[in-house]
Amino acid sequence: MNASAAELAEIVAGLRQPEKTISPKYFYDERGSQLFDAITQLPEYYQTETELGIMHDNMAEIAGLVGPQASLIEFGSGSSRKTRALLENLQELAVYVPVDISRDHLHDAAEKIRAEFPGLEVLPVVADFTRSFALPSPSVMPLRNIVYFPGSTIGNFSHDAAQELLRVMHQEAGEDGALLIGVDLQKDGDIIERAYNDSAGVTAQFNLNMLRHLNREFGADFDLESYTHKAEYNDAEGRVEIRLVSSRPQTISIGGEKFPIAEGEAILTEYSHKYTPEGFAAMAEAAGFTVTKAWTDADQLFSVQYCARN
Ligand code: AVJ
Repeated sequence: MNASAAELAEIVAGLRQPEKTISPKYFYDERGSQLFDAITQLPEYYQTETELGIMHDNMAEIAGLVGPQASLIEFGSGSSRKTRALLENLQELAVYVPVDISRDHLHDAAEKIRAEFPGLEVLPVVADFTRSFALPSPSVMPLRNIVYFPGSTIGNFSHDAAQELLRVMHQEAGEDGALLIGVDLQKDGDIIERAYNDSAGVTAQFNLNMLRHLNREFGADFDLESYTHKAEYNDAEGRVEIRLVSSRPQTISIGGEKFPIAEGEAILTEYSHKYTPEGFAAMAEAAGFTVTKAWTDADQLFSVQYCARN
């Protein structure tokens, strides 16, 4: 089954669920990536600037823990300012390996990094990083592998899937390897909800754009006018739950199937889990990592964590 047939089957399977669900990965078409970039610059979306600030304030210690001649394996395409901050400060980095499922986005980002860091070997890998994948062989053998996962994207995964992903990271880090990860922290629910309900409505557009993506790429017939954005913090689960709510009874057609959806019925599009330091340390431990250092900002909004392999 080719990629898009597999994706169509996954989307249809999600719409068959008791609570209709579509994976957050379908946020990220070209427009979705642009909208996410806009989200990272919103005053309410504290995560990106806070993470950058933590890295900036602790870069010497981070670079010291990573050491010279390491390989940096980024789970994701590496288009962020955070990646550049690391590439500018790590000592004699042997190679940079961005890993992403979207080939074009990955190669575009890799080209940009090559242009900005001419002396750096950049070896992109097109792969689904939720499963183990083969690492490329760089011309300079790295002394150790550092897996890098910024932005608290770990929060998009259910607890079990996040645990599984950390195990893949443990495997890819290899002997003497480590993980450098961005982890959004649990805090006052109002601060979190504001980050996903910004006054400019960019997150709402980002959420709705998923339907435009499915219409264009998978032949669906979502009527974007009759869905509204909803983002709530579920304190008991320690996560933000993002949905698209149908404002009238209607039918969704996709993949030759029809799905009736009632007025007020919702489609779940994303979970964004928030962690306590202890909660994340326990997940890391269960995957074979020990949190060596967790840097946070003064308001304990966000953390960057360095996890050594046991
Ligand atoms: C990129 C997954 C970390 O969950 O905060 C931003 C995505 N969703 N606004 C997050 C997102 C809504 C973001 N991550």
